[in-house]
Amino acid sequence: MDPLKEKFKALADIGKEELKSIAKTYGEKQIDTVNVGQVIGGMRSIKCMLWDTSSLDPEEGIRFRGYSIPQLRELLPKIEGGKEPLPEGLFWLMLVNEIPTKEQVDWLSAEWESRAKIDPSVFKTLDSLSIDTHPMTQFTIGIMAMQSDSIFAANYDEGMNRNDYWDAMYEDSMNLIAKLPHIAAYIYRRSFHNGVHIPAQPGLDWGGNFAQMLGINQPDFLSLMRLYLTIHADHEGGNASAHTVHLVGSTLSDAYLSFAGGMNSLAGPLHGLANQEVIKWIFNMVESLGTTTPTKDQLRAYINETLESGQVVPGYGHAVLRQPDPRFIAQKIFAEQNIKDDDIVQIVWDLFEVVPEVLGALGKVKNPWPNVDAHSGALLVHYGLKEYSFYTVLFGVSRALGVLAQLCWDRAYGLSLERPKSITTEWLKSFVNENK
Ligand code: CMX
Repeated sequence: MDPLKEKFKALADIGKEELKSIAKTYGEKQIDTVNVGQVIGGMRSIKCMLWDTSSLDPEEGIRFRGYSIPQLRELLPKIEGGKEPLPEGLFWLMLVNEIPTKEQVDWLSAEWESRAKIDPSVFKTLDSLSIDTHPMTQFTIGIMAMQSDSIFAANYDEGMNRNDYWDAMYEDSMNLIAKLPHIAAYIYRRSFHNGVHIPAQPGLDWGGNFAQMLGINQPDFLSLMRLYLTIHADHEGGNASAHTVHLVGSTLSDAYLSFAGGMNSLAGPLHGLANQEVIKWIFNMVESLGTTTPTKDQLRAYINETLESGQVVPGYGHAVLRQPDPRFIAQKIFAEQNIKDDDIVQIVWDLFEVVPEVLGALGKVKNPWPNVDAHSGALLVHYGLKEYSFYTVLFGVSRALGVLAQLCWDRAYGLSLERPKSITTEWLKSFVNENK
């Protein structure tokens, strides 16, 4: 058994017993109530799912197994002389609740490298798609094309014991994470670089290799990619992509099916696709104003135009957060340290000053502050990754780390099939009539 799996197994055995005992003793104890507004309003904030890999505080933002982003930037292992954490370290932390050593992270980089071989039929499937198929659609299809490799599905077919689900899920998750940057880079190069592909560089870390397979081999871009893949990895379980992975997985669908489901959720403009929408919106603004250095008054007018045309300001607002997103701040710090004279970056910073004031004045937006998607595009454009329809794929590669680590826990805990209760509008109308 590999060292990470061994640690996971030891923790999972304890965790499963603890959870069983909690369910037995406190199964009837009430945690939360649900009101009519929450039923109509997208189930906001109902505490009804387990998620261990990270938790989200409205004021403070994300913590991964208790660690904030600034702490992770300091504590997670880096490449020799590097400034940004290796995402491998975050996966280790999320899976087994400990900050790994550099040796452990090096082991994981090598392990993922050894698991990254992809059957040629997967690339053939991708090549059969029209070249203008959205990269997120290609990504989901690529993941689905690899599903025939699922160890979980094959073992289930042969009558796997339920006590072994965690093991097969671990194997699938490790294999899928290993392969994702290769699939993603393949999609990028086929869509935007005439199908001229760049092979993996043996011995390079997971994030660094992804960057160089995209074709941008500058040390600062590799560094950005490591940071990017770390900060997008998880955002507790209630967000649409994480929840979808968890929901699909609860039917005992394997990691490929579950993760592909989550990626279809991430591809929506109110969620992960907002990262492409932000830069598209900024590019349109620059074009319509005829300048890359707009004044704050020009920005204000453009924001109002967007709102008046019935659209949201992309990259702003959040269902949980009530402060600027620490993932936005982490990217801002990276930009301040590396590319502070970039015009598009300056627009992002000026928007940070102007948008909250405009959204706040509407009186209905609960969080007028920027989220993770408000900054990422400006950084990517600076290093030459301008094809913004690809951005959500980058988000997806990172999101795999959190949702698949949690999926291993879901199967180790033996969590049940998800099955909330729906009500009809007729039921709701009689309920409110009776409770007037
Ligand atoms: N621009 C304009 N209006 C906004 C807004 C924004 N950025 N954010 C919220 N609002 C509006 C909502 O549309 C809603 O209006 P109605 O009552 O007229 O329908 C009102 O303000 C209240 O919404 P809320 O409770 O503050 O926010 P929600 O929890 O409903 O929605 C979110 C959260 C993210 C979907 C929303 O803020 C939004 O649409 N933001 C822009 C898209 C975006 O950046 N998404 C990425 C989120 C991060 C991620 O998942 O990657």
